[in-house]
Amino acid sequence: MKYANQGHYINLKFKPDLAKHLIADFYMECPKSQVKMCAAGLAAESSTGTWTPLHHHQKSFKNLAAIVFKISGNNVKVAYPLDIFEAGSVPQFLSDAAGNIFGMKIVKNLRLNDFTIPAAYAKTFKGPAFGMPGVRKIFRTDKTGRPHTGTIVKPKVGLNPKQTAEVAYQAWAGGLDFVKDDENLTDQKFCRFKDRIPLVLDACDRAQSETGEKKVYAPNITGVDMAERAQYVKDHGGKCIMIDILTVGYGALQHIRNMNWGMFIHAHRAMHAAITRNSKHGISMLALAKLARLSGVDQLHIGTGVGKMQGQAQEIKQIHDAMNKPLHNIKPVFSVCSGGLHPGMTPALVRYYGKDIVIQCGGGVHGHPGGTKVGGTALRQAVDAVMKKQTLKQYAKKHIELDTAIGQWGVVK
Ligand code: CAP
Ligand code: MG
Repeated sequence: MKYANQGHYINLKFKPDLAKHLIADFYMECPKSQVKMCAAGLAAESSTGTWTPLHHHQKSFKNLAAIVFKISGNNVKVAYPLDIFEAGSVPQFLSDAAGNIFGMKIVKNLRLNDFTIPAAYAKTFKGPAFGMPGVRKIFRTDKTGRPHTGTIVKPKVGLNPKQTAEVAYQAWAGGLDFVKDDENLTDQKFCRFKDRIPLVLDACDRAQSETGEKKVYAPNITGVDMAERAQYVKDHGGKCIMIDILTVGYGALQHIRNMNWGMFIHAHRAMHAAITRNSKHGISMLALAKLARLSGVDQLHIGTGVGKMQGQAQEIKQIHDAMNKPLHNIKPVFSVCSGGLHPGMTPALVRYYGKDIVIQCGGGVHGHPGGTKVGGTALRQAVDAVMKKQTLKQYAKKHIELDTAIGQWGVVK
């Protein structure tokens, strides 16, 4: 099969204007003899082309063609004229630059690895309302710059609202900053959203006044009535909402962000690996994370490099950097490291990604032999040790909670 007007969609001498074109980097595998045709098909299918010539209105859409301007081995670079995109819409961007193309029969594998976005297009997105600096201000950690500590109430599902509030309280009382629902806890019959939220927010207030530290709860509003759930959290004094951004989709995420709730958004990435895990096909986590930043999440799970989930430290660092480096008008996102973590991993996480991270341990807090409160203390002590430039083993000599944690799980170098 040959895409019509191939020449419109490939020009290896073309020099894109970085102010006027979005540049996408693809990995593509196809029959060797058909690389140019497939690359042109990729640009055609994601812009103005189809499989057969059209005979109407040629002039009006000519300037909207995406153009392949570089092919190097399996790597293909495509420039998209900005007028092809709807302002501020991640769903439209994906339907365009990451839509039909993954199903093209002739292309064996295709992966959107990365993209760069001009200021004119970035400005059409809201980005995070708070961003990393805004979230630090809420927790009053902007001066110390220490990593934030958090937990996920465990077990993932099964506790009733009262039990959830009690476990959350213990974690905050132990010294943690942040407690969140798990990705698969929303509004099931054993733990109704409307019953859980007031109880956990009360526990949060109690821990806050007892410890004198700022504490935040992230209720998972993922579902089909997220605006109503966000309103409910707001009405009960919540400061944060959590969304499983990939299961609900970017349109739903942007809808909630654009309503300006005055609560920061914690983004869980459940299901991302169905899209990101194959290194030859799909969309990279880096690209998904950049879209989450444009959409306006304030905190995003980026992986750990040391925990239970797939993803090497080098790749996670690249995502972390993309969440923090200047991006036109868009604020930085607070990276969340989560998944199989325990206090003994804190020095390695800080060495890899620096201090602007949220260290979130579920099992690594609640599974502490002393229970949730002691587990929370151990994680906070691990952060204190790093801030005081002491090794965990040194610090643990005078901090029994940390000592027990590293006795249980060890220290990761
Ligand atoms: C972590 C977690 C998170 C994962 C998701 C879980 O619990 O609550 O959802 O971190 O992975 O359910 O596994 P544990 P990622 O601390 O007990 O492992 O952040 O990579 O998306
Ligand atoms: Mg989870």
